[in-house]
Amino acid sequence: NHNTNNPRGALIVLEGLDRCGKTSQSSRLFSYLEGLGHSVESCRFPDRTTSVGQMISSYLSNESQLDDHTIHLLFSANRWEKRSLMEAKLRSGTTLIVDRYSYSGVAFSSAKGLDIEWCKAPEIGLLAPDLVVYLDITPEKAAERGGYGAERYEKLEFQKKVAQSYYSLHDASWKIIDATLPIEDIEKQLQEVALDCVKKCQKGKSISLLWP
Ligand code: NYM
Repeated sequence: NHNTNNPRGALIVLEGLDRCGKTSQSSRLFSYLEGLGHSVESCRFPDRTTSVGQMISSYLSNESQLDDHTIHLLFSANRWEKRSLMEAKLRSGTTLIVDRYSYSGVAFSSAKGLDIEWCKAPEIGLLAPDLVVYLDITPEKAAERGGYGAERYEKLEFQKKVAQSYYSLHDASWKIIDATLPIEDIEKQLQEVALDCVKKCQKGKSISLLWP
C-alpha cells in the first residue's frame, strides 16, 4: 500500500463493437484531459508491438490459425505483460485512456461459444478500470459505417453475438453512451464522466482488481 500524498491517475476504458467510434473518441478525450493539464496517456489492446501482440495481429489478419482458447489466452497475456507498467503509471499520477480491455476479451471469445466464466478467469488480478464507457451502437448501424475491414470478427453476424456478450457482461457501473449521436455530443458526455472519474481517483479512490 503506497501511502503517498500523490494523487493517482484514473484507469479509463472504452469498449464497444468494431466501428463504434472508440478510437477517435479516445484521442479526443486524451486532448481534452491533456488540455486541462492532467498527466494522461492513451493505449490500446491488443498492443500489437510486443511479440505476443504480433501473434495476435497475424491471427486477426488471417495469416495464422489458432485454437479459440489459445488466442483468448494470448489476448489476456497481452494485458498481463502491460499490467505492472500500467500500475506504475497510475500510481505516479498518470491517467490512462485504454481502447479495449478485458471486456473485449470476454465478449469476443464468448461470442464464439467459449464458456463465459472460463473466459473471465485469466483476467483475474488485472487492474480494474475506474470507469468503463460503452459506446453503444447496433451491429447493423456499425456495419453501415463504411463497412468493415478484412480482419477476423469484422462480420455482421459475428458482431451481433459480440453485442449480446457485451450485454450480459455489463453492469450498473458502466457509462453507456449512444454512439450514434453527433461526434461532439459523445465527446461532451465522455468528458463529463471521465473528469468526474479522474477527480474521484485524485481524492483517494483506491485501485482495485478484476473482477470487482
Ligand atoms: N479483441 C480485442 C479480442 O477478440 N479480444 C481482446 O481481448 C481484445 C483486446 O481484436 N475486433 C478483438 C476486437 C477487435 C480486434 O481490435 C482488434 P482493434 O481495436 O480493431 O485493434
